[in-house]
Amino acid sequence: MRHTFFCIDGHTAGNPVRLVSGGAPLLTGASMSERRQDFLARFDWIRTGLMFEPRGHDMMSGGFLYPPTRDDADLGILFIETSGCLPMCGHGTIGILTFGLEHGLIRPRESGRLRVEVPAGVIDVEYRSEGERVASIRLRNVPSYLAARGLRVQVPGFGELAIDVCYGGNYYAIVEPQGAYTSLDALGAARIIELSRTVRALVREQFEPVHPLDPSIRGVSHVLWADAPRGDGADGRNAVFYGERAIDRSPCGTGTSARMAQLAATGRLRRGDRFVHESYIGSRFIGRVEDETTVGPHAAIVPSIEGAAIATGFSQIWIDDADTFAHGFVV
Ligand code: PYC
Repeated sequence: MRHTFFCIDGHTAGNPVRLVSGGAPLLTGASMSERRQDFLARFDWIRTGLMFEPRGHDMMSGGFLYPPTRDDADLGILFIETSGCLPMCGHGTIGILTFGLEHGLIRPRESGRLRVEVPAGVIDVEYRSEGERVASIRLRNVPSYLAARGLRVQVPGFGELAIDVCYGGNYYAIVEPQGAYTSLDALGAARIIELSRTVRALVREQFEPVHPLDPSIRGVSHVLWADAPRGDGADGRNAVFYGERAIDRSPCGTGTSARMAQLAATGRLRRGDRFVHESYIGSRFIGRVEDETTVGPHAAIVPSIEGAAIATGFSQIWIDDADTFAHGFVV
């Protein structure tokens, strides 16, 4: 049997976004979080087939549009990526909404505004159009917080690192410059990937964060290496590692949210502050601390992220059951 998926491909700040506009499976569940569980249980082969080689690659990321499960939302998004089925994805949201609006797949109740249900919660979005194009998207992300401070890990061949774990829609192990880690450029991409796998495994041995309001969101999935900015007008730079060998080409929306939560929790950002974050390739998101709140017992912030995406083309992709690599592969 051949399964057909219609996709709009593009990128947000350099990182790929594949909006699967046709072929989404019917899911059960009373919320997008429950639908995510259903997708993982029954349809994860669609994710691996569309994200991994030979139809995707290490950085591939995307999602499906769904009707929302609640009356106060305009639509729902389910994210898929090489790293899994994320509770939230910032660059993915910017790309999916841009392509969906530009191609008439999303019809907002109020022009310039959307309320979007994602597995991690509900986010408010403002967008700016220029003619037929969506020029920028600003999303108010889910409440983000510092979950653990100063975990110490011994990285073989590198030395000790002190790591904070923060939530921004996914849980991040955040490494600030210290010890043998002087800068992103001194390490380089290949070494960052190699070290990130070890750091993530060591952090997972010590600590498993669980979201106080949704226990299905748990565990450190990403590693964010923080650095000083390279360009004028930015406040920070990062390399975000995900999956098994990806460095986010965008500044990473949930990573930027997690980083802002860390900076706020340690007195380095305040409500109303802007935080311009540069990616490994120099693209940018504008972050802002919109508000302060709590998540269970944790003090938290409500961050916003602003960025832009561009479509690069349509694709029609087949997953053929007769293909040895129907469900993708990882080398
Ligand atoms: O932008 O949130 C993000 C993201 C997560 C993984 C890759 N990008």
